[in-house]
Amino acid sequence: MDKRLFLATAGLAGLMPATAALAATSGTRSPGLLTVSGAVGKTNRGALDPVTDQMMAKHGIRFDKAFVFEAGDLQRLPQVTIRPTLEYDGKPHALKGPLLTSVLQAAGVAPGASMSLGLRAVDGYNAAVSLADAAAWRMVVATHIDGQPMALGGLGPQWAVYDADSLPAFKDKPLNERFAVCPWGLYHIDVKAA
Ligand SMILES: Nc1nc2c(c(=O)[nH]1)N[C@H]1C(S)=C(S)[C@@H](COP(=O)(O)O)O[C@H]1N2
Ligand SMILES: [Mo]
Repeated sequence: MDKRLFLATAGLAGLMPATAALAATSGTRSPGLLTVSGAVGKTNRGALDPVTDQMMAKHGIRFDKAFVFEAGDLQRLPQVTIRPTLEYDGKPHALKGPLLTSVLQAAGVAPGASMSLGLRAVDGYNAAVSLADAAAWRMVVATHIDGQPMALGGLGPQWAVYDADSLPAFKDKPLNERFAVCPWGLYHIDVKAA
């Protein structure tokens, strides 16, 4: 049996997720949802392309190489759920995704490294956070809110966010001052040696 037929059959037989079988047989990839560039030890794409990387170019992002995550790549990392009270309705919500440190580690950034991070969102918003703070705050690259994937145009495709309710640095602040370094619509992370 050739590889394509095997993959299609395995997919139909429920031996692998249908989407994985489909991707393998069609040779297609899903869109990159999060690009990590700068001081990354693992790369899966080349330099910023001034033709196809329009949003990153407009946001002043430059790189020689980067590691790009598709939705499945983020979902395959260990998942955590936090339940912070959000400023938008004053209610706790379940936010699920990998830890930011797990994402960076997958891109070859050592957890204890002395790095500064630029967390860039689709509207151009940028939050500067040290890797040490991101780790101490257990910042999550959330992809789901209350069990639903977060859409582009909403809070997604990713939201870098922490459990402000339980963090000394944020819990006593007014709700609308707790999340200034938490970009929703996160799509790029710049990693720089601090
Ligand atoms: N993408 C994006 N994320 C953002 C912001 C923003 O303007 N864009 N504002 C930040 C600030 S300053 C705060 S206080 C909170 C809430 O801002 P918002 O009402 O613009 O979401 O989100 C933070 N994350
Ligand atoms: Mo703010």
